[in-house]
Amino acid sequence: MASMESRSLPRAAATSMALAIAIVILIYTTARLGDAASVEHTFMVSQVKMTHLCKETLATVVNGQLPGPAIYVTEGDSVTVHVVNKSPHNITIHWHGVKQWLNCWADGVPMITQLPIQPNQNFTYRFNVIGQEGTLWWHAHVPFLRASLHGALIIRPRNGASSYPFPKPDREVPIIIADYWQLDLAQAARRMMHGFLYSFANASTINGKLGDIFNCSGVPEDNYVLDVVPGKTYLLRIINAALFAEFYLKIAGHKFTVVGADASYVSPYTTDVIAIAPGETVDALVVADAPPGRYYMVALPNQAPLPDQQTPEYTTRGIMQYRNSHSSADGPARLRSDHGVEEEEEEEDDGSFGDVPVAPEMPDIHDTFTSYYFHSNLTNLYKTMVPQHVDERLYIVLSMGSICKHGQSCWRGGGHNETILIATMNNVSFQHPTGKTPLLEAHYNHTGSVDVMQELPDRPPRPFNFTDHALITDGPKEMALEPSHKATVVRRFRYGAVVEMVFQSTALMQSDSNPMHLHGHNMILLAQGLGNFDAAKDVAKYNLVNPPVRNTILVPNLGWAAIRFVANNPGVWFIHCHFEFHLTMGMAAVFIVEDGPTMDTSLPPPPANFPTYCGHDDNLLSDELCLQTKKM
Ligand SMILES: *[C@@H]1O[C@H](CO)[C@@H](O)[C@H](O)[C@H]1NC(C)=O
Ligand SMILES: *[C@@H]1O[C@H](CO)[C@@H](O)[C@H](O)[C@H]1NC(C)=O
Ligand SMILES: *[C@@H]1O[C@H](CO)[C@@H](O)[C@H](O)[C@H]1NC(C)=O
Ligand SMILES: *[C@@H]1O[C@H](CO)[C@@H](O)[C@H](O)[C@H]1NC(C)=O
Ligand SMILES: *[C@@H]1O[C@H](CO)[C@@H](O)[C@H](O)[C@H]1NC(C)=O
Ligand SMILES: *[C@@H]1O[C@H](CO)[C@@H](O)[C@H](O)[C@H]1NC(C)=O
Ligand SMILES: *[C@@H]1O[C@H](CO)[C@@H](O)[C@H](O)[C@H]1NC(C)=O
Ligand SMILES: *[C@@H]1O[C@H](CO)[C@@H](O)[C@H](O)[C@H]1NC(C)=O
Ligand SMILES: CC(=O)N[C@H]1CO[C@H](CO)[C@@H](O)[C@@H]1O
Ligand SMILES: [Cu+2]
Repeated sequence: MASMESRSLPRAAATSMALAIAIVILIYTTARLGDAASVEHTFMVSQVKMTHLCKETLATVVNGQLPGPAIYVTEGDSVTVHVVNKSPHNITIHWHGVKQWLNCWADGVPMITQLPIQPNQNFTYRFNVIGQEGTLWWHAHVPFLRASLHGALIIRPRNGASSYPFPKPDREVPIIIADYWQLDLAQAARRMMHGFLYSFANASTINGKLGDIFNCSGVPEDNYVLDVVPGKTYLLRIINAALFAEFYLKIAGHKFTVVGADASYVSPYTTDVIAIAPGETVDALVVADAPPGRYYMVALPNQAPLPDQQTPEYTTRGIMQYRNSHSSADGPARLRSDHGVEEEEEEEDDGSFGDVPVAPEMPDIHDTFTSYYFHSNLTNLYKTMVPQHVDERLYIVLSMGSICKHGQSCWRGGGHNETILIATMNNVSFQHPTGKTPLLEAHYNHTGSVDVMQELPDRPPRPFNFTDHALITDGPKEMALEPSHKATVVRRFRYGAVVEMVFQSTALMQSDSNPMHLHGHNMILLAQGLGNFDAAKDVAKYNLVNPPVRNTILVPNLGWAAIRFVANNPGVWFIHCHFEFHLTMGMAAVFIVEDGPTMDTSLPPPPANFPTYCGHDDNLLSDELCLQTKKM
């Protein structure tokens, strides 16, 4: 029996949470223009104490909640979020998947689009949500802190739930898969950036609950419980907010019908397992059509097969529970496993199993094909507008590499202590800008270093057999390919350019998949495959009819993915892997989209009160004084 008492927050934290919720101002007013409304939130970022696994931890959260508050909007609405930073960390908030059309200023990437919001500072984000419906999310865009600073951003159709292109659900439920950390996240990020080995989470969560696989001195942690009514349909809005792992999600005895991904509708796809990588979202319908009972909802992290280094990752589970089926006495006999009718017969009279929820049979932890097939099976619900003429072609190789701690030369085989492991795109590891002027501001003003930055190579400088299994482990082949370097690389695109990009995962020191996320634009996923991309035969596989439209493309383990996007949103946009350790180690770059010929194809000036850098790099004003002089 799970304990009935909530142990997730101690009393003090719970009180501060209640206070925090009370100060969330949610104004929902109908504006004069059309049906568009304005949605306003205040995000109070602070540290609260949380107790799990017998240990009290300070977690940095929004409004005392983990996950943070969900933002509900109707397509066409404008959103205002006042961020009040009462935490000791520099932060920004990124609105993951929101196109931010002509509004790069609100994209929320520190030193790329804005100065970080420092402790005791405020910042207001304003943006419109136009032409997108479904599930997106928001998260902090500073290393590791998004583990506890995230929440759903749900966009409903302007004409109401009856205009969904699928049967109207009876209820909509965000399902956020994440991980729970006891280590100080900012410290864990610093350790990784300085080349110390990985830090790991302590548990996985569904909607903030660790679930009964975890315990404190034998007392199980609370499960997330989804109460359902027989016959009703539930729209699960699933988000993977975890730092490190792709998850398989199953509910015993039930099937999903996937209807959306990354706030874009897909052709209904029925499956008993959902594969979701960090940064991705999946909308799926579940009908409560099983014999009334209790069913585990299990999220299992997968990882690349051996000989890859295996990282500690955790399965978590919640419960889908039919109303009035809490006790075993009145419920009909239920399945103990969802994979065979025979077992139902065997155990049908065994009432003693009544309180144990049915568990689904999960894929193997090293099974990466289930994810590959899941992602390959999604197509756009509508005919996709695929631009046929391509202006620019990029071939981006996603890899690992190393640099030497003390300059000169070094080799990893010599004890690993002289090298820093980095992650690369075309053999460059992104050096996050450290100057005082964010790149967007420098780009807008035509000042500073952004105009002279190193260019991201369009293709790997020295091609090799990217998916050669021999590269996974140390050896002469691997060591010859390992040396790399760091730079703040940018790639410029003319306004309106049609860009085709092939992402290639590699076997160098790992065989991970890579969820690649592009800010400010959606990508059309033309095709994906295993092994090395071969234009001569793979271009023929492109789906030019109904390919899915994503903001995050999961590039398969030891495989590739081909995409197109139209560079029609002027600004400075981050592109990066959404595995936090790859991002922190530099698997990232900056895309600069130039202004078009007219006002409405050009990036407008920064919004009023946008904090800008107030002088030259030798300016001695403190940041505080600087901001006061500017007076927000
Ligand atoms: C926070 O941001 C300010 C301004 O960019 C910077 O000077 C400071 O070093 C940052 N602090 C941390 C802990 O990164
Ligand atoms: C930040 O916002 C809070 C709450 O709205 C307000 O009390 C505080 O004065 C603001 N601080 C600054 C520096 O503007
Ligand atoms: C949490 O994880 C850290 C890092 O892996 C580890 O040092 C610590 O012992 C873990 N705590 C528990 C309660 O397992
Ligand atoms: C769709 O998934 C099934 C297995 O579930 C697989 O056999 C099939 O090849 C997949 N389709 C594509 C296009 O990958
Ligand atoms: C690095 O490792 C080598 C071999 O294990 C050892 O001899 C050397 O002292 C180490 N260097 C440092 C700086 O720790
Ligand atoms: C590349 O490596 C793969 C996997 O090890 C191997 O099957 C393939 O033959 C290699 N290709 C070439 C051109 O050497
Ligand atoms: C990667 O870059 C490093 C440093 O610039 C260079 O020495 C190395 O040859 C490059 N490797 C490949 C595979 O391109
Ligand atoms: C960029 O332009 C804005 C507005 O003119 C100005 O306030 C700011 O100081 C400029 N920034 C730099 C780095 O020149
Ligand atoms: C954190 C904690 O108390 N974990 C315990 C969960 O239960 C197992 C088995 O009963 C113990 O070994 C763990 O210490
Ligand atoms: Cu990656």
